[in-house]
Amino acid sequence: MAIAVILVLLVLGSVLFHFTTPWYFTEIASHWSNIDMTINITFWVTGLVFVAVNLFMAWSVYRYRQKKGKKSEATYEPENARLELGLTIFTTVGVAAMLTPGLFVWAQFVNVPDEAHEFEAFASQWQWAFRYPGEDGELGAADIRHITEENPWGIDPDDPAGQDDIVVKTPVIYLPIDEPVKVLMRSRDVLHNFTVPQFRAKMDMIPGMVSYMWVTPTREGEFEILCEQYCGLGHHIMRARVNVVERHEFDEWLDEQPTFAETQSRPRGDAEAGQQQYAACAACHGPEGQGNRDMNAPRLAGLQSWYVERQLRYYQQGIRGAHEDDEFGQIMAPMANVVGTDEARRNVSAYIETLPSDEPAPVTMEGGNIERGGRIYRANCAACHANDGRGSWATDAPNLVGMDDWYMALQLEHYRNGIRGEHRDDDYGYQMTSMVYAMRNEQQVQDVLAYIRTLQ
Ligand code: HEC
Ligand code: HEC
Ligand SMILES: [Cu+2]
Repeated sequence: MAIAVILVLLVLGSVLFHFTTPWYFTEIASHWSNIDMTINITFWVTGLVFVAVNLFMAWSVYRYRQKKGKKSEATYEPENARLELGLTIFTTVGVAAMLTPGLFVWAQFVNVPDEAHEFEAFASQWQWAFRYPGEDGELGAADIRHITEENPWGIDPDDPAGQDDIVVKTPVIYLPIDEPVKVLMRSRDVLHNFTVPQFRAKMDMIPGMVSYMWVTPTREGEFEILCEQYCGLGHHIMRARVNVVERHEFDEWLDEQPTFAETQSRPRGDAEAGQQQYAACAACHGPEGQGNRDMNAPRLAGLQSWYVERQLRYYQQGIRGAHEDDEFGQIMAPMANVVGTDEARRNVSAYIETLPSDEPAPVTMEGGNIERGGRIYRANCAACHANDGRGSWATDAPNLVGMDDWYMALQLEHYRNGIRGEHRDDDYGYQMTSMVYAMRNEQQVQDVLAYIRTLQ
């Protein structure tokens, strides 16, 4: 009897949960309402069967329960052709009802309309990069063999069709509303996946091949691009954003993005010019970029130019150092105006990269279990900052070796407290706000820093 009641409650609870749950589809923003329909049909078919089977089971348990001194009325009946025929037809109709609409929707999914424009999404652990065709309306050839720090998309430098391609390295893109678009997908390393939940469509990205899907965005707004394929440690922080806007707004945005040729002909940072600008920085960071604890200014020698460049831009744009509790960031932020142009940032960063970095920063913190720190570091930090701690442009993670321990401790605390990395445009700092939890307490932070000291 109790089991019968539990079964009925289970059915009631499941049905109630399904209709009242707050965890349901997001409001759709594409033309793929057909995909919602197929999912809803599946819900109805499996839901009805679930309810029917469980209620029948509850009824059977109740109806044929054991009664004192009475033989059960249940009989064993293994062969019942009528029942079997009925069940077979019923199941066939149910399964067909579930699968047939999917076949039609799949046919739509793989048949891209001719008028669809294109863009490319390129995935790597754990970043996104994007590409739109330039004036020739055609994407140039690309291959991971061509990937370099200046060419993270791997566009073939010798293919004329690729020169005018419009390239996007930041994880933010735009799409025009109500126009079909074909998304071409490549992966640099492992299986990834391109998903915009509100678009309802997704597709895996496979190293060595170009996969695709298409979609017509139907609602203006900003939506998150997720990787829905478990692709390693940083899988959950592999995010980008897509803004669906009016055509003219899209065109304006696209106009502002550089072409591939432009990114390749950009002058390299001029360290000599940067040296003069650095005079303004030396007062706090020291003439050799060795840092100055009394000024709370960290060591800069040893940092990669791309990282320094980005930080200076973040400080200037209020993405870093603007939080009201970021005492030291607020000191640095106005200084970034001294090198307020792309060119000035490039030059001073190039100069900082040339500063001698053999001598590590002085050790100001004691203790820490090197062995435990090493374990945490290799399992959680090495994926981006590399085993040797030197970081990589490919993961956008800076060098940590030889840097100030007090400063790193402070930054980790800031990431943890939302003082750094929380700004919505801080696309790289955001990754650290989640990774910092790999160290569960102050002690483990000390352990990791102790280990990083041994990497020198
Ligand atoms: C008034 C003192 C002062 C001056 C001048 C100054 N800085 Fe800073 N800088 C700081 C402080 C303090 C921090 C630490 C900020 C924090 O904790 O977020 C910092 C942080 C930085 C960082 C971040 C380092 C990292 O590892 O993320 C960079 C890069 C930097 N400064 C570059 C420069 C450059 C380039 C100049 C010259 C144009 C300059 N600073 C001038 C005080 C200064
Ligand atoms: C998914 C990649 C990733 C992982 C894993 C990761 N980091 Fe980072 N880390 C970054 C990126 C990217 C930045 C630079 C953020 C920015 O540009 O603002 C960064 C910045 C930092 C900084 C600030 C450096 C500076 O000069 O200001 C510290 C310290 C740091 N990471 C330590 C760690 C430690 C310790 C771990 C392991 C517990 C770790 N990171 C794991 C990507 C990662
Ligand atoms: Cu991924």
